[in-house]
Amino acid sequence: MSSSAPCMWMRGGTSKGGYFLASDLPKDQEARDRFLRSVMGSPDDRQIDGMGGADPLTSKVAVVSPSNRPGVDVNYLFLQVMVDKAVVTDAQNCGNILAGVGPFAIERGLVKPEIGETRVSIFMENTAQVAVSTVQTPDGSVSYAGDAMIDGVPGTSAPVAIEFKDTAGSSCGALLPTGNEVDLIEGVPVTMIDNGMPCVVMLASDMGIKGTETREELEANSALRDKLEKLRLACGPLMNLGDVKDKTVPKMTMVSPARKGRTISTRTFIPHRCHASIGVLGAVSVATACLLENSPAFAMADIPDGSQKNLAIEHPIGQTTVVAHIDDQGTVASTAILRTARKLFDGTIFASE
Ligand code: NQM
Repeated sequence: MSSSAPCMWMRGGTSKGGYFLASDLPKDQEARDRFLRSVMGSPDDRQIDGMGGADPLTSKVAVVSPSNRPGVDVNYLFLQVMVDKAVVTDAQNCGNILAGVGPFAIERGLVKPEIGETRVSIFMENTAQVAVSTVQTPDGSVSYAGDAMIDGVPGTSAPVAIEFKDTAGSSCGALLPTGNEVDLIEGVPVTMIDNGMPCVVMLASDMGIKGTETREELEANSALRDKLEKLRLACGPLMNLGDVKDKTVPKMTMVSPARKGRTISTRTFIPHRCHASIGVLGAVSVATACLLENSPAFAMADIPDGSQKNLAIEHPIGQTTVVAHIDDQGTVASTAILRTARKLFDGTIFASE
């Protein structure tokens, strides 16, 4: 096993993690996962012996390689290193860590920067889909400084705009894996949906909460957590995800009316910790559920008119706007989201053996 590797640590959106070139990691998957667990300090609640931040949102890895797919610049494999379990999983994608992939690919020389902006086309290996990221390269190198703000990150940074197409059924094979906009599971009406991230969407009131609680309050509610996990384990196989006991999908989103005049309010478990905000593709999937007339989300949502809809998804620390383009059939044809990213460290990272 290699005991060290070149690595860049980056904030991508509201997440943080290690960015590696695939060629710098062990080829053998078991050796790679052992290396990454050691780098993060998992399994350990505090990740004290590694770089992980003792939170699923800061225990993430991007593996990037040049792509030989037509029209695609790089491949991106997302790996979630579980904090408290010896598990590294590729069963989900991550749109926040994706925000750092374009800048990283340019920094590592995989993509030649333009003067001004550089578009990076990224094949997301976890879901076999393509995203296009626009990176600020004013003088032909990546600039992280700018005046874009995203809720959940203090200050401002250069914008990284990300466009998604054809994300429906990314992991479940269909936007609505059960074929229904609503199903009754464990007595709770839910929408099982996958527009880039498998999510189960339900009313906060059906789960016995108001939907305005903080992350800490929700994590302290063990009755809620038990109910959510029971529901999640029942939904997993129905969503074509198999047994999801050791998987980080589906995500569990409880919705209630928007409090700040936006589209809808959310609280999301990912799946065992409550998200500090909401994931990127999670937000895209929940925004899509808001447009389905039979979804519990539809009744709660305030939907703007027009074929381009700015759907502002409220979460515990602000909002995330999903720009959805609706086609003539009324389905979501493409989405876009604004993120930012920051290079934090570039060097050599060491595993413990
Ligand atoms: O949904 C957390 C995050 C994510 C995922 C999670 C994400 C997405 O905020 O695209 O970004 O849901 O585990 O980084």
